[in-house]
Parts: sequence; C-alpha cells; structure tokens
Amino acid sequence: MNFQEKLDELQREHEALLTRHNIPDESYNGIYTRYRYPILTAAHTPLFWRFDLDEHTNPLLLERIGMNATLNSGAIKWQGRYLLVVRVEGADRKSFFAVAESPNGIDNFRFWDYPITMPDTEDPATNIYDMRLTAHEDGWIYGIFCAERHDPAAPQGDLSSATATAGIARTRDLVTWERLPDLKARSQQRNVVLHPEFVDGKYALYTRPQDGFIDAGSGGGIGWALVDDMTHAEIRDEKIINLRHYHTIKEVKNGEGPHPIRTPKGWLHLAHGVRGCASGLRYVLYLYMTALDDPSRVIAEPGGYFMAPVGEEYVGDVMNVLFSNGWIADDNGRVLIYYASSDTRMHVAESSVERLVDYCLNTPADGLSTSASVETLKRLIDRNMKIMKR
Ligand code: M1P
Repeated sequence: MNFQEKLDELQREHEALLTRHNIPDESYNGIYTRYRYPILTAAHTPLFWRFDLDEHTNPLLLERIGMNATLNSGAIKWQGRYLLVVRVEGADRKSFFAVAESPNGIDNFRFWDYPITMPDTEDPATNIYDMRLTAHEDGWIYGIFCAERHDPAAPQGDLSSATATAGIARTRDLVTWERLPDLKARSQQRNVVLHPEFVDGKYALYTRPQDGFIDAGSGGGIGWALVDDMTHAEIRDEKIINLRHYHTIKEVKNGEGPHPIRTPKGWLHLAHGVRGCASGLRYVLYLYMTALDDPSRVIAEPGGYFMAPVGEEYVGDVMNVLFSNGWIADDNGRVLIYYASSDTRMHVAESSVERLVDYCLNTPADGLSTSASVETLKRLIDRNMKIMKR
C-alpha cells in the first residue's frame, strides 16, 4: 500500500469509529442505562494529532505523537451542544484538556481541532487533569482541575512524590481560558468543584483535603468552603460534609464528581468512593443529596455504590476504577452521566432526575454492619412476601 492508500484506509476506519451509533445496554436496574460502546478512546483523537500527514517528512506514515487514553472529562451543555472537556493523556504521560463535541450526547463525539491552551501560573504545573466545569451564575464558565507538581520537599532522588493543588481557570467560549491563581489551602487538594450558585453571597467549593498526593489520610471526606473571590480563592474555613466510614465503598477516600444538579427535592450529587482490596484500590461511583436551602447539609445517601466497573470497564491503565467528573441534565429531565473506566476510556450512561432522586430518597442507607444490612433486607422481603401472597 502506498502512502495515500494507507492514509485513506486510516481515515475510513477513523470515520467509522467516530460515527458509530451507540446502543443502550440491555441489563436493567431501573436506575440508569449504560450505553454499549465507549464514547471516547485514544483512537478517537484526530489522526492529524498523531500523524505527520506530509509524505515528504513522513514517507512511512509513522505515528509521531502517541495518545494513551481519554478519561475523566468535565461536561457541559453549551449553546445546545454536548461538550466534554476531556482529559487526554499522551504516550508521554502528560495530560491535557481538549474539547469533544456530540450532537446528541450519546455518540458521534468529535474533538475540536486544537487542544485547550491552558495558561500557566507563575509556578507552572507538570501535569493538569480532571476538570470540573461550572457555568456559574456570575456569568463565567469555571474549570477547576488538579495541578500536579513534583514535591519540592521530596528527598533527593525521589522523582515520584508530587503535590496536588486545585488549578482554576475561567472562560466564556471554552476556547480562550483565563488562568486564575491556584486555590490557596492548608492541605493538598484534588477533586475541588465549584457550586453553580452563590451561597450567602459567596462562591461555594466542594473540596477534598488530603494529607499527601495519593493519601486522603486525615482529610475525612468531601469538604465545603465558602470563598469571597474566585480571582484570589483561599480556603479559610473548611468543614467535612460527606464523611468516609469504615468498611464502606469510601473507606479509603472519596471525592465530589461534577457539580450537583438542582432538583425540586434537593441538590443531587455524584461522587466517587475508594476502598482497598487485595488487587489494589477499587473506585466506584455513588450518589447523595443535600438540602436546597443549605447545599452543605446531607439529606439522603443510599448505601453502597451507584455504579461499579463491569466487563471491559475493569481493565485498563489503572484497573478497577470508575471515575466521573461530568454529567449533563437536559431540560426534559434526562441526565447523561459521563464516566471513565480504569483511567483509559470514556462512557455514557443515561438516567433522569426523577429516577436518580427516587434512587437517593428510597434506597436504604448503609447501616454500617452486617446485622443492619440483613435487617434492611428482611424488611423488604417481608413487605414483598405480603404482596406476593395476595
Ligand atoms: O487512578 C484513579 C484516580 O486516582 C485519583 O483519584 P483521587 O483524586 O480520588 O485520588 C486521580 O488521580 C484520578 O485522576 C484517577 O482517575
């Protein structure tokens, strides 16, 4: 095959992948429906990001810049378009942000031509990732993400210790971004999310204080802090609003996903919980709700996970991980949940505000022991026995 024939073939295959129709999965729980095909993989990135298309400089048509993964994506419905700010990870292990757009939120995602140019602060980060998008009532779209740097306190020769800080930027068009100073906080921070409305006249942040880069340690759980000014955001007071507990899906750590959705019955939150097991850390997704008049007050939390890896979702760069930092609530109540599996690829699941609120308000809470779980189960069986005997 000559250069042009091979290129034509690559383009045909790429186009077929990008335009593949997605199909709802058949398994049923009434709560959500997964879609069968990943919506974004490394192979979805444009060929013109990966190949030098000039036959003179690349006569063998070699891939020049490898892409490794498309994962933890922020999401927003903007001007009627479904947009993801995708964490794309290159073969060089550097993550960057790039917008992918779909006409329906389910399939046909296509990357915009250029990745996002995110300005640096005076202290440039080595790696940035996991953006949460918030169209705030102040008129800006904010992106808060993890800015990772080599730990200046690491012993000489230790090239893996790092620090996590919340980087902050804002935009009006998702093309041009104004970088604001990183969040000032006493501890390291990841999974920081901006609430979409002012609370007591202030910006409200969901936080995740952590002792180290990986270890949440004494952090306690998902935190809450009010901030006067996003152009100089500083956490002075932080309280933990969603705690971790022994022998639960979030005993090791947890973190807020995307910003919560306002519903008539309260703020609907999506988060991830982490536990340890013999094969390493296991990341699952869970939901909880907070009060409309006080988004920091938990009013419902179903026991257990909402979504956990299934099938190929178990397998990837970091196994046994589901992670979500993006969802979109349509005006008709449909909710599209965008999640990554095993730090490798992006998926979508569909639900509705009605179903998710019902799930939150009517799923039994975690009783925190085997005997409590068995009593909860027996109560449901008792009620169902009466129905079945009618
Ligand atoms: O590898 C799983 C996840 O690990 C981290 O999650 P957390 O912030 O809860 O510690 C992040 O690095 C995340 O990007 C990654 O998906």
